[in-house]
Amino acid sequence: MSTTTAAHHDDHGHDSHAHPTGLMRWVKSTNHKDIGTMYLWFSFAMFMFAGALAMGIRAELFQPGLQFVQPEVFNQLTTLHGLIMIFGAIMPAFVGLANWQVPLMIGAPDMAFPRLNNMSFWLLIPAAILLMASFFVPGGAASGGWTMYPPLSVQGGMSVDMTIFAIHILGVSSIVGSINIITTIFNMRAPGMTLMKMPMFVWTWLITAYLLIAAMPVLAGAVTMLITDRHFGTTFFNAAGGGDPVLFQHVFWFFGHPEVYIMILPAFGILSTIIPTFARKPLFGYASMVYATAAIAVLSFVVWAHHMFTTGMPVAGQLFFMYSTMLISVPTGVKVFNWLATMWKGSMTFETPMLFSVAVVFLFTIGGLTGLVCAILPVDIQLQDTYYVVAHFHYVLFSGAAMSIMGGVYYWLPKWTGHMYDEKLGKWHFWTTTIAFNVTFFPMHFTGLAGMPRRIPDYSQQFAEFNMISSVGAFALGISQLLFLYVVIKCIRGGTKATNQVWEGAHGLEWTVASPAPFHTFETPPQVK
Ligand code: CU1
Repeated sequence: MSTTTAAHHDDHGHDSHAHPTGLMRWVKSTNHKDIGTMYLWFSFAMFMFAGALAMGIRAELFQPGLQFVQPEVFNQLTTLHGLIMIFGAIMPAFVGLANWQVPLMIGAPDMAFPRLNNMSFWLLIPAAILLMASFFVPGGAASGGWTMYPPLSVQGGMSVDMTIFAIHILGVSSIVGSINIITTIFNMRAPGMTLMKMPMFVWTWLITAYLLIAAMPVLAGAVTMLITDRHFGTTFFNAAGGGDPVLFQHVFWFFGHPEVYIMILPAFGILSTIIPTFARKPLFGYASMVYATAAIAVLSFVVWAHHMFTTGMPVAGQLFFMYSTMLISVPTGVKVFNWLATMWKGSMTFETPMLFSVAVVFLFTIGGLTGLVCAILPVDIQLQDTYYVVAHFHYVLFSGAAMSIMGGVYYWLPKWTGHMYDEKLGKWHFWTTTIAFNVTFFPMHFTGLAGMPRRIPDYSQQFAEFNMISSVGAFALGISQLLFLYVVIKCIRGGTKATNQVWEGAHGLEWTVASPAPFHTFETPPQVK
C-alpha cells in the first residue's frame, strides 16, 4: 500500500535530476497522487479560511444589533465565505479525490496530461490569494454576495476586479482539469474496463467534467461583461444604457445551477463507492445510477431561473422552471432509493466512512426536499432571500458535498497513507460534525419561514433564540474540524498498517465491475472465505 511517488524513485538513487526532491517535488510534480494530495490540502486550508469567515458571520448574528462588524464587512464575510467554500474548498477537494482515485479505479498509470494537471493545481494558488486579499482591499470584496449581482458589483471597488480575475483563473483551472479527466477516462482505461463497468465515482466525475466545461465559460462570460461594464463603458447590466441587471442573473444562474450539481455529483459517486462496501452487497441499480447521473446533468441546464422567481418573469416561464426543477427530483430519488436498496438486508457495519455516508443520504435528502419546497413558485416568492434558502443549500452543500468528501477521505486514507486512521477519533469527528451541523442549520428553516432575511447583520428580536442556537452550533462545527485535521495528520504519521482488504469485504470497485478487476489496479481480489 505504499504510495508510489517521485521521491521513492529517488530513494533508489536514479536520475535525481528528473525527480526533484523536497519542495520542488511538489512544485514540479506531475504525479496524480502528489497533485491529488496537494489539491486536498489546499482545499482543507480554504475550508478553514472560509469557515473562519463563517465564524465571523455567526459571531455577529449571535445577538441582534451590531456587535463586531460593520454592515459592509458583514457583506464581505458572506460573499467571500460563499465564493471560497465553493471554488476553494468543495471543488478542489473533489478534483483532489478524482486525481487520486480515477486513474487507480480505471487502471491507468496516471492522468492523461500530467503537466497540465500540475498547471491546473498551481493556478489555484494565485486565484486563492486574489480572493483572500480582496477581503483586505478598500471597497470590500464584492458586496453583492457570492453571486456578484449588479448593480452592487458594478459599483464596488477594486476588490470586485480581484474577485473577477480570481474567477477567470479558477475557470481555466477547472476547464483544463476537466479536459484531463475526460481524456483520461476515455483513453486510458485498462483492457476490459468498458464504460458500463466503471466504478460509479468515475462515472460521476466524467459527467461532472462535462458540466464544468459547459458551465465555467458561461460564468467567465458573465464576469467579463461585468468588467466591461465597470471599466469600458458598456451597459450590459445598466438599464440607463439599454441594458438589464436581470440579464446578469440569467447568465450567472445558467452557470450557477449546473455548478450545484458539479458540487454534488462526485459526492454521489463517493456514496456509491462507500455504501456497497459497508453493506457488503453490490451497488443496487448500477445502470440506473449512470443514467440518473446523466439525466441530472442534462436537466441542470434547464432550471436556472428558479433562482429568479421574484424578478418578474412571464407566468409561462415561471411554470416551466417550476416543473423542470421538480423533474430533477426523479433521477435524484432514483439514486436515494438505490442507496437504500443497496443497504437493504446487507451485513452492514458502521465505520466512520459509512457513518458519514448514511448521514449524507439522510441529510442530503432533507436538503433535496427543502429544494422542492423552494421550487414551488408561490412558496418561493415567500422564501426568496430568507434563511430558509440558507438552510436548504447548506443541507445540500455541507451535509451533501462536504460530508461526502470527509467520508471519502476516511474511506481512502488507509489506501493513500498505508495506515489505518484512528477509528475512535474518526467517529468522534463524525458525531460532533453531524450534531453541530444540524444545531447550526436546522433552526434556520424556522427563522426563514418566519421571514428572517439573509445577508443582513441585524435582525428583529423574535429571531434571537434560534440565532443564538445557530451560532453555538457553528462554533462547535468549526472546532470539530480541528479534530478532523488531527486524525488525518495522525494517520499520515503512522498507525496500524492497512491491509489490501481494509474494510473486511470487497472494495466498491469489484462490486461494480462484473468482470475480474483489471490487472494493474490497486486491489487484490477479495478472498473467498
Ligand atoms: Cu438552482
